[in-house]
Order: sequence, then C-alpha cells, then structure tokens
Amino acid sequence: TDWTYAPAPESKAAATINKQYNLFIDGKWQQPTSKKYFGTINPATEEKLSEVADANEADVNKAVTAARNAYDKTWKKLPAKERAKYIFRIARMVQEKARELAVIETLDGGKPIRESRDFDIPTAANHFFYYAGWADKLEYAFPNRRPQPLGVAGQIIPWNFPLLMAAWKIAPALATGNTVVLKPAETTPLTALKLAEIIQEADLPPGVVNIITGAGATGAALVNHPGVDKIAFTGSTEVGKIIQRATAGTNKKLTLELGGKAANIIFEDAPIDQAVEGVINGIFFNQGHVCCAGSRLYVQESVAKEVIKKLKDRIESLIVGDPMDKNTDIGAINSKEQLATIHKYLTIGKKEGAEIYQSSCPIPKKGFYCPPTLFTNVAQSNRIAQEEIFGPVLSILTFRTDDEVIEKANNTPYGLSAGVWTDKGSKVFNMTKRLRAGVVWANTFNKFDPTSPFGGYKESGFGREGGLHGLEGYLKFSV
Ligand code: TXE
Repeated sequence: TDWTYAPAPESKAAATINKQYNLFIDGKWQQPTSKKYFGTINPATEEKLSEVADANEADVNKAVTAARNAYDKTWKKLPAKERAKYIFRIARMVQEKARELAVIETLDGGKPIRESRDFDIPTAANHFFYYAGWADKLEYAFPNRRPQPLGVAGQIIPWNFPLLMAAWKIAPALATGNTVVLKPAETTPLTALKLAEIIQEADLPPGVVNIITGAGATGAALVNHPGVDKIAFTGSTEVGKIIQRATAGTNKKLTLELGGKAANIIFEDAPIDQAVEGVINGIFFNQGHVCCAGSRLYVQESVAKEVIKKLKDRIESLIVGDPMDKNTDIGAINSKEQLATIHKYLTIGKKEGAEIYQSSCPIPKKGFYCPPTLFTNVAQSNRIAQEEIFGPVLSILTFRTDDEVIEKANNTPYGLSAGVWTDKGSKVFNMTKRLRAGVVWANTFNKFDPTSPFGGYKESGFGREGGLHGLEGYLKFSV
C-alpha cells in the first residue's frame, strides 16, 4: 500500500467536499423543505468546507416514511444472504475510498491524518465486514429464540469518530434486517454524506439507508417520530437523558452510549514505561475527544513521582498542530464550543487548587487548539476528577491500596471504561471484577475491534455495540 504518505490537502478529496449537500432520502439527494443550509468548517483553519442541509420535521417524516416503505416492500423480504452482499459491498467500497475518506474526516473534524488513516477508516470498513458476516447467521447467534428485526432504526451520532460511529450504527442495523435513518453531528457531517454516496453507488434498495443532516432539533424530531422503532444514540449524557425521557412509554427500543470519566490505574509493579505510553495514548488519542478516554490517572504512591516526571517529559515531545501533517500527534479541537468547554475546565481545575502543567509545544495561531495538559494535586471530589472534559486534559490522583483505588475509580456517575497496569494476572482479574466499567483494558488502552462489545454502566448508558451483543439492540425475540 502507499499509506506511508498522508494525502495532500489539495488532493481530490479536498476538491470534492467543497460543495452544497442535500439530504439523502429514498436513494435520492433531496433539497431540505426549508431550503436552509448551514456551513461545516475545518477546525484547524476555521475555513468553511461545505454547506449541508438543515432537515426539519417534514424532512424527518419523509426519511422515516422512505425507511418504512423500504422495510416493508424490499428489505424485510430479501434473503439474509442478499443483505449480507450489500453490506460486504459497502465494506469494500469504504476500503477502496479509504484515502479520500481519511482526508475528509481530518479536514472536517480536526483529528490527525495518521489516526483517520490508520484507525477510523479501516475500523469503519471492518465493522461492515464483520456485521455482513452475521446477516445470514442470526438463527445460530440466537438459537431457538427466533430473532426478528425491529423495523426502522433512528440513529444519532456525535462528532468524535464520525464515519466510525456511522459504521457502528448502520452495519448491525442492516445485518439484522432493519432500515435506517441516520443523523450525523452538525460539526462533522461530511464522511456520513460520502457514505451516502457509497451506499447509492453500492445500489442498496432506495430508502434502506437515509442520511439526514441537521442540529439537535433534527435529532429530536427523529426521536419523537412515531414511525421509528428503535433509537440508537451516542453523545452527551445530558442529551441521552432527554432522549430517554422522550422515548419513555413508547414502544421504541433504546440504546445509549454516553459520556465517561475512565480511570487508568498504574500499580507499582507495572512496566512503567509501557504504562506511561498507555496513559498518553489513553488521554491524547483524538485530542481526548473519546468517551472512553483515560481522563483520570490513578498512580500508586510509591511510583507516582517517577510516573509524573515521565508524563511531563513525554508530553513535551508531542506535536500539536496541522492535522493534515502525518507527524502531528494532537490535531485541532473539534469546535469553538468544545474549546470553550475545555478552557472552562482548565479554569475550574486551577480554582479547585490543582496544579496545571502544559507542554510548551508551539500552537498554530488560527484554528482551535489546546496543548496537552496535566493536572496534579487533584482531589477525588474536584470537578476535574468527576466530570467529562472531552479534551487533552489528564487529572492525576494517587492511591495506596487496592481497596482505595477501587473505591475512587468507581466514584463518579460514569462507568464506561477503565485501564489497569500491573505485572500480575491475578490483579487484572480481581480489578476487572470490581471495577464498575463496561470495558476494562489490561496493560493497554483504547483498543477497539468489531468483535468486542462496547458500552457502559451507570450514566454512561446501556446496551452494547460491537460483537454478537451488538446485534441484540436491533432485534426482538419471539422466544
Ligand atoms: O453533544 P450532543 P455535544 C460529550 C462531551 C461534550 C459534550 C457536548 O463531554 O463536551 O458531550 O457535546 C444530537 N435530541 N460528548 O453538545 O449535543 C446532536 O445533533 C436528539 C460525549 O456535541 O449530545 C449530535 O448529533 N439529538 C460523546 C448528537 O446528538 C440531539 C460524544 C451528539 O451531540 C439532541 C459527543 C436532542 N435533543 C459529546 N440534541 C460520547 N459519548 O462519545 C443534540 N442532539
């Protein structure tokens, strides 16, 4: 492959996104009823990239109707192996267009090209491959339970992994025989719209997948539409709660993947250099815009000094800047609003008495950037140890005993993920049982695979995506 070189920004991808996008409904590109469009910008330069349609209730209605008709008239009747073929085709086309998609993802969202190229796009393709394989094996996946599709799935996704989240949502929905209306996030709609082009080119029956752009109101209209049988949402805990209230008492099946405040725990017997690398990856991957980011470090007191010194040295070597440069480690913060949120927490942390350390790496003048940041002297009750910041900001706390760290790690409203660094296998198993987190990584962090279920406890949501478990959220069972 020629992956060694990041595609240049002036490449074909950059040219093709400079346009006005309509809504992808019933297999066609349709103008929004309101004729309103909004801009999506490159957060690294603050330049406008494209205009996308603002879907209102009437458009949502059209999309849900198209999805319903497609479900009743074609998709439901298609043999499962035919459904699988379409999903395989999408997977292959995502692979074929990987280069273009990686550039668009980075331009639209601000993440380093190295990450979109090596992680987001290939993992998105892998999700389609993986779920294509399940389509004609549902009877084996759920023996004697007679799995049936739900109907129309409404899917709302965030801006941190735009194409990957679209794949996480669409692939299992199609494999299980549902049809889809998907709404990408307002700051990162472009790769989902490119996926719509792929779906059109792959010749999926019209209406099986509909992609509509808009802000929160569009999402709310989709949630409230009576023709929707399932809502799958990834985003903030705040909006997750609104959606849970809105769907209460309806027949809609709901899965929520919400915020997190993951504890990454270093025990004194851990391989320290490996653990430091894991902590760096845990919090700075994708600028910390990761629901399962290791945003709280708990380090055992006896090795705390050494670990903190190594972390400080290591963040000095991280390159912050142009996301299109393949050497960049930390790209642009996704939006002005998110940068303001991060700045708010930096002020809160300092006011709470924590000590701030930021790398001295130069930062571009234009665009939204935040240097990698460490907070030491953090107390468990501090807001920077309790609330999701969703940026490149690590809160460092210390502990002495296993019981103490379990108590502290579990002491937030969230429960999405955690990490454990130790040389002892028995400790890993013990911690895994006691940590209230949907995912626990041992001597690694931020590892994802389509075969592994992912999802939270507590206010991090419910339901699982990925793996066999990821099929269940899109099925009903008659036994
Ligand atoms: O999220 P929203 P925002 C967290 C993170 C971040 C904060 C705010 O802490 O700082 O949330 O981000 C759609 N009904 N996460 O404001 O609003 C919206 O258009 C239906 C964690 O961007 O939750 C978008 O498509 N839909 C998270 C999607 O919801 C609504 C990832 C997510 O946006 C809606 C993102 C409504 N009433 C943010 N309001 C994670 N778990 O990974 C908005 N939306």
